[in-house]
Amino acid sequence: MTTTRMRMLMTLVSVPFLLAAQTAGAQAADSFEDIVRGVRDEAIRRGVSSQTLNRALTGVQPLTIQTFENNQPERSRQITFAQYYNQRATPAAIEKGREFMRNHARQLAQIEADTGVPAAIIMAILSMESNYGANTGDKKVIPALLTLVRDVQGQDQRARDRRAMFREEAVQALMLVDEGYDEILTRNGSWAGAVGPAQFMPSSIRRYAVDGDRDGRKNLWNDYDDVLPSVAHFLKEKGWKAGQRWGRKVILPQGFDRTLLTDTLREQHNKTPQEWAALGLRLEGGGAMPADNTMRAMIIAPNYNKQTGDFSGPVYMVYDNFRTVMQYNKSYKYALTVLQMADIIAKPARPVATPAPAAMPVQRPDPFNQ
Ligand SMILES: [Ca+2]
Repeated sequence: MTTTRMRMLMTLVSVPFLLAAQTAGAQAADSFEDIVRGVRDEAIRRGVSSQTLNRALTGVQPLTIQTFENNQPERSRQITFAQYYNQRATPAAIEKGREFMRNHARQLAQIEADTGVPAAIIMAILSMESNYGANTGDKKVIPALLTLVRDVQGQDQRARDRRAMFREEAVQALMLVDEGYDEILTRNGSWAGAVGPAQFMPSSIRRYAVDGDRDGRKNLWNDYDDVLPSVAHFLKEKGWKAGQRWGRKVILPQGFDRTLLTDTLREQHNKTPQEWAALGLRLEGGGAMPADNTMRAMIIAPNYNKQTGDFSGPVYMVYDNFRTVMQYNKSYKYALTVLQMADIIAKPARPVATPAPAAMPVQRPDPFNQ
C-alpha cells in the first residue's frame, strides 16, 4: 500500500465516540447480510424512505478491503514522528498550500473573520487529508462502511466502539442519500467512508458542514466554497480558540516523571504552563513560560511508548487548539504535523532579490525548531 493511499485511508473526522459507546457494537460474528439488515432497520427507525433504502442497499456487496485498523501509520510505533512528518510536510505540499491560499485569499479571509480559524490550518488539513483534493478515495461509501462493521476484529471495547461507529456512519450515509445527497452513491470516498477534499465522515457532513455559497447544498465533494468553511466550522465547533497558539516545544528536566506525559486524550495531565515550569520544564530556545493561568497545557512526546518505555525525540507542551485539531484525527503525529505545517505555510516564502524563478524551491523547514 502506498504512502499516499495509507494517508488517505486513515481519516476519521469527528468519530462519534460517545454515541458509539452507548450503542451496542455489532458482534464480530455478524454476517454481512445481518449487518445490512440491522442498518436498514435503524435507518427506517430514523425515517429514511424505503425508496432510498432500496436504491442504496439492494444488491449491496462487501468490498475486498484489508483490515487496516492496526496498520494506520499514526498508530504505528514503528514510524518516528520525524519520519511521519517528513513524508507529509514536504516542500511541495507546503508550496501547494501557499498557492491554494493565494487563490482563495478572499474567501479564506472571510472564513477566518467568521470563525477565527487561520487559513493555513485549513490548508494543512486539506494537504494531509487528500493532497488538496487529489486523493479523495476510491471506495463506494456505503459498502465500505458496512464492510468495516463486519471486518473490524476484536472483542475489546475499542473494537466494539469502532464497529458501532462504522454502523452509525452507514446509517448517517443513508440519511444523507435520503436528504438528496446522491453523491454518497455516485462518488467514492476513503475505505473509512470519508469523502471529499476534507474527508468528512457522513455524520460530520450532516452535523458540521456549511453551505458556504448558499446554493442549498453542502457540497463537500468538490465545491471549495462549501469545503473550506466546513473545515473551519468543524474546528470552531470543536473549540478552536482564535488568536491562541497551539503549543511550544519544551525540554524536560532530568528525572521528569514520565507518567505525567499524556498518552491518550482520555488520560490527560493538565497543568498551567507555570505549574509545568515549577516541575522543571523549559521552553526550547529559552524564553519565559507563559504566565496565563487560564491556559491548560499537557505534555506530549510523539515517540514515547508507554509499554516499552522507549523515549526519544521532541516533547511539546500543547494547549486547547492542539486538542481541537485532534478531533479531526485522533493522533498526536497527525495534529503536530498539521499545526507545524500550518505555521510554515503561513510564513511567506523566503524573499528573493532577483526576479523569482518560475518554481522557487522551498527550503525544507525544520519542524523541531519552530
Ligand atoms: Ca453549497
